[in-house]
Amino acid sequence: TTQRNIAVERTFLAIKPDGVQRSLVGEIIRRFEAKGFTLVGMKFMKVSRELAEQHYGVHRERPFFQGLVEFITSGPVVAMVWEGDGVIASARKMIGATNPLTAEPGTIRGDYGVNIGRNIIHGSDAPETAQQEVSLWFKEEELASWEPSLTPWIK
Ligand code: RTP
Ligand code: MG
Repeated sequence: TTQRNIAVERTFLAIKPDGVQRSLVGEIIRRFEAKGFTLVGMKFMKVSRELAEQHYGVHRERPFFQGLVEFITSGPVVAMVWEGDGVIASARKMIGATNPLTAEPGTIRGDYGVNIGRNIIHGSDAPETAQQEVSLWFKEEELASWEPSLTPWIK
């Protein structure tokens, strides 16, 4: 059998308000499922100003910070935790460069976006931020680790 559970990671992904408005929720979840990652937590929610400011706290001094917080709190998002070997870096690759105009075709931002301030999806950028963001957005009891069933119960 192939080796599993080697350095299994978790990352935090959020479909931003523009991704929801653009009806890309299903398409985005489809990509991560099809890739082989495992969904372990998900909620559809309006983001409070406090949560948005904490989440993007590293950008507090940047000129785009207020606009970024306004945008993230402007409508519902889909907050998710995904699990899998190497999921943090791989999800960033699947998401693409910050500016959708330079993001490669085949990435989510490259395929669906044109505006750096409306780039559809967030993904944690490193193991430390992934851990911080997962615990900022989710309680432990909201996460459900699971393994593929060995019994063919669907048939
Ligand atoms: P994210 O955190 O949302 O996943 O995006 P990212 O890592 O690719 O980019 P980051 O540098 O963390 O920036 C956070 C968000 O701020 C907006 N931004 N605007 N020059 C600008 O106007 C500018 N630079 C960044 C983007 O929406 C970016 O996703
Ligand atoms: Mg970032």
